[in-house]
Amino acid sequence: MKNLDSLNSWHADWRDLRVVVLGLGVTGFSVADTLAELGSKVLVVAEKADEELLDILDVVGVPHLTGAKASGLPSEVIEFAPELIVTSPGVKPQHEMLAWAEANNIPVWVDIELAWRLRDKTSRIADWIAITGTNGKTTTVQMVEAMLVAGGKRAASCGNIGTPILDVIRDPEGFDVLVVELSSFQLHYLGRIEPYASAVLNLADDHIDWHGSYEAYADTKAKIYENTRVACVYNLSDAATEKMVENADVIEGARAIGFTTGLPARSQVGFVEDILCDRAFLEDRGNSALEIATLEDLAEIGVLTPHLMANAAAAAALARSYEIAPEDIRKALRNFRLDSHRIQLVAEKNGVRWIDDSKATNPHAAAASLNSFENIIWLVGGLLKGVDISDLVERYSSRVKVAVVIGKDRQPVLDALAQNAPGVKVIEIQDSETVMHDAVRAAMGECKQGDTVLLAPAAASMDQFKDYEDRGNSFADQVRIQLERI
Ligand code: UMA
Repeated sequence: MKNLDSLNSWHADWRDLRVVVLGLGVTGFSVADTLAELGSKVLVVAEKADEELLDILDVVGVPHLTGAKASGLPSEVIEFAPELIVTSPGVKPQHEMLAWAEANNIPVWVDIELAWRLRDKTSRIADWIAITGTNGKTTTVQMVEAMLVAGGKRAASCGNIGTPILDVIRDPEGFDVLVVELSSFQLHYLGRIEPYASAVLNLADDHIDWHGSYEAYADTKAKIYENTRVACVYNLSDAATEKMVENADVIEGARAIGFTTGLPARSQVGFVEDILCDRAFLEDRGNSALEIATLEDLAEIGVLTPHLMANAAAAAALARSYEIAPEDIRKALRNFRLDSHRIQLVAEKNGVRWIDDSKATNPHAAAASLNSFENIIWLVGGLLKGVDISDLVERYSSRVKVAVVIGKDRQPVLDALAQNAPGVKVIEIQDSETVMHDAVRAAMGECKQGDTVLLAPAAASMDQFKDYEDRGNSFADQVRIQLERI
């Protein structure tokens, strides 16, 4: 039996450690591959798995259980007697194998914790900047990465953004900084890490079904601030994030830094009229401010929404905590481009704008785009993940002319509209292969000059599409095809 406390380095003796890797998506594969390289004895257990990944595991010599044989607690796992389980983040805590692990004192890690222990593979040991929040994570992570790179650092983004952190840890050259996007799932399973800086961008209902309650979800997000060394960045317009910083056990000397779309006070980053300013990382922060960028610079990025301003302020605060010069931050912002499906203008014809915000997979994200437009024909609905959208519907009903409801289970959305937005015309799109074609056709029948057709579903996509990208691409394709006909 190994003492896991001693396994704190890439160069420690990981040989023959018996590890069950639960799940074989991108995370599970990177974990199995890394541990196999370190000489551990790995057993992969995944209900669903890509044939291609299984083939590679066969080549590397890692045994695996898949399909029905992998469900619940397989007898092979008990016989294997794991000393450690590394789970994929998407696996729910109630999973039978995880409950068994808890009852038998078998530690359960997520890849982030393994990566923290293995971060000394090269002599260039990266600092970590960790970012979470309900919305805007990916944009902010990418902005911070761009700012660090503009400042001459070797930086990489990883984690929930799509690149498993262990892929980055194994880079032969190493990095100065890793900008790590952490989901609430990853944070749930996370043990101790010591980020250089950390941020919770905002907090709103999401993934309640996974975490069990809003409180549990919030407590999980708060873990990101623990043991932060230099700066805990929080959102001044979201009191929950400030409270998390106050309650966090940080490393002596770490500062709380607020970001805002309004006027910044001392130890904050925000906007003085149309200038993004730092009043946190300069000597005379009591009396002066450092100018970072203008709203004109930010408008280069795309539709200038409050949400974008907040992300830029948060990213600037994190980059400034790493001593990146204001002019490098400005350069990075001017050259920054948003990913697809985030409030993306896909077409404009006859005075009607067609906007793809398929990335709005929860009400909070949808609020950011509903707040940015008027006279909206709103494409809404999908997989609600246990979240109630009544408040959202009520708050923005005056901006919405017509709601086009998609999704397999449309009833909660239809009910929310009937109860909270009786003045809004509702068109229900039946579930079928042609759902997006039908939705776009319905929207086209309703829109007039000055309107915005907005795909901001406030729900996940997997009930009718492969993922949010597939949903957004289907929307853009249908808009283009159908606009050509008029
Ligand atoms: N599996 C089981 N049993 C289960 C659940 C899953 O066996 O009960 C298996 C599946 O059969 C499959 C594997 O687990 O083999 C999938 O694992 P996963 O769902 O954890 O997904 P990964 O491919 O490892 O990707 C994960 C993140 N996905 C989730 O957390 C759902 C990716 O975030 C992340 O980019 C990647 O790790 C690298 O860190 C995606 C995401 O949707 C983008 N995140 C959610 C979000 O942003 O809202 C949290």
